[in-house]
Amino acid sequence: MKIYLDGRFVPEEEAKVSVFDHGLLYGDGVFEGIRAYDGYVFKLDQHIDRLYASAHAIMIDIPLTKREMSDAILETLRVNELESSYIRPVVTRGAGDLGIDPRKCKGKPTVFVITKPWRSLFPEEVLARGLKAIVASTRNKAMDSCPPNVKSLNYLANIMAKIEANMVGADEAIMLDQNGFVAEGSADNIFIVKDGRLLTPPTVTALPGITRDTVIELARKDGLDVSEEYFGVANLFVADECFITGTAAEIAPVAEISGRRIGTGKPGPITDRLRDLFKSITGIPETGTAIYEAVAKQ
Ligand code: PXG
Repeated sequence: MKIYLDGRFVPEEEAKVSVFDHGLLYGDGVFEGIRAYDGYVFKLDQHIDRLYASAHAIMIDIPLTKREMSDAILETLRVNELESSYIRPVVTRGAGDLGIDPRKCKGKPTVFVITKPWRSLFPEEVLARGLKAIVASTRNKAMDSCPPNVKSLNYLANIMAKIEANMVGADEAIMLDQNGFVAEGSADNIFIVKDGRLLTPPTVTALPGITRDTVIELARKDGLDVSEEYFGVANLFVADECFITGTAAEIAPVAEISGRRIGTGKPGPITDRLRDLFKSITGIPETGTAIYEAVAKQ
């Protein structure tokens, strides 16, 4: 695989950043996780907007225009001849010294884009039975210190939560916010269905997921009542259905949370319906940017 690194395409083994890079030393940077389906990059503009918003919030000035960033992403896919893939753009504050002072990062921010052919995050059999999740004891990042709605490289809390899930053989960890309300999964947003209504926590204490946005739009178009509101762990346990959403996870049903069966203990009808709707809008020009000219003209 070739990697885009600061304006050049380099082989994977040569794609190296400085040990003084603040992204590595302090998690001082921002990133995105994007998917391309059958030649179309899903919601590329929204991902670019979120990347630049995250960078703005932490005062990193990305040395590329949004257009140049999109082109770098599309070109990375082209040089690697990929049609369906996972894409990871990363921007760090760049190389500084051993102090945290960002003024020491005198060069440009570091920009790289990694792409990998896509392989499903959760195996088919896990999706068919529904995920086993736990409520992690590790709380989500605080909105007044490391805002969870900024997609920064600070993922330690998420990784700690994921370790908790791994230790008990669960597929995913659900994180609470600093007030004890349900926030999101370790790398995904969360929804519950109760009495035919769809509920998801606000994006004050969770990442404004692009899959989350897409699901809200699809559900409303399909006539469902969707509400963004805070709820607690007991609401999770007594939900009729629960699912998580993310670029990697897409829409994944949750069948069990901390030992409690959710609904029937099998993927629910609303989750299944939304999964079908989601599948129908990926890999098409209406929701994606064409990677190759030929695809665009078809
Ligand atoms: N919340 C968090 C904390 C995330 O990291 C989402 C929600 C979903 O957002 P999108 O825009 O993708 O619908 C994410 C997604 C992975 C992985 O391996 C996922 C993410 C980041 C890193 C890895 O699944 N972000």
